[in-house]
Amino acid sequence: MKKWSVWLGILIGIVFSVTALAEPANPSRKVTAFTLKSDMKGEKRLFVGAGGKIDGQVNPTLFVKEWDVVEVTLINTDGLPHHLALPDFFILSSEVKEKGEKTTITFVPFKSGGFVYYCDLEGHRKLGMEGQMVVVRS
Ligand SMILES: [Cu+2]
Repeated sequence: MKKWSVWLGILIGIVFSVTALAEPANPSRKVTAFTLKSDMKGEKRLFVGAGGKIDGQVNPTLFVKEWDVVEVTLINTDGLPHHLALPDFFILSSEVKEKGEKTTITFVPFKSGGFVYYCDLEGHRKLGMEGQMVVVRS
């Protein structure tokens, strides 16, 4: 075996063990999931909660815990293009352009407080398509 391949093997070993240490098992971490549907009312553009406690709520406030895994699914139900932006956590979903299209964002809220989520396409935010995510300290 050549010398460089031994060193490469050692390097790979170090990288693997460091990665393993950096990710401690955390069985208590929960996944909090929400579903939002896009909707409109006259000129208004809205998110409407689907399922769970937010069912039927317009631009529902999404309560989550700091460091839990958060999943938000956006379903297009009006045929207009939408996405989901949550800039405080550097999140921008892919666009859902047609009826029935879905997109899901998954992230870990790393700070507590109240943060805005919205759709920034075609002026939808100004037309009412925004809500709050409240991250509660765990
Ligand atoms: Cu939109």
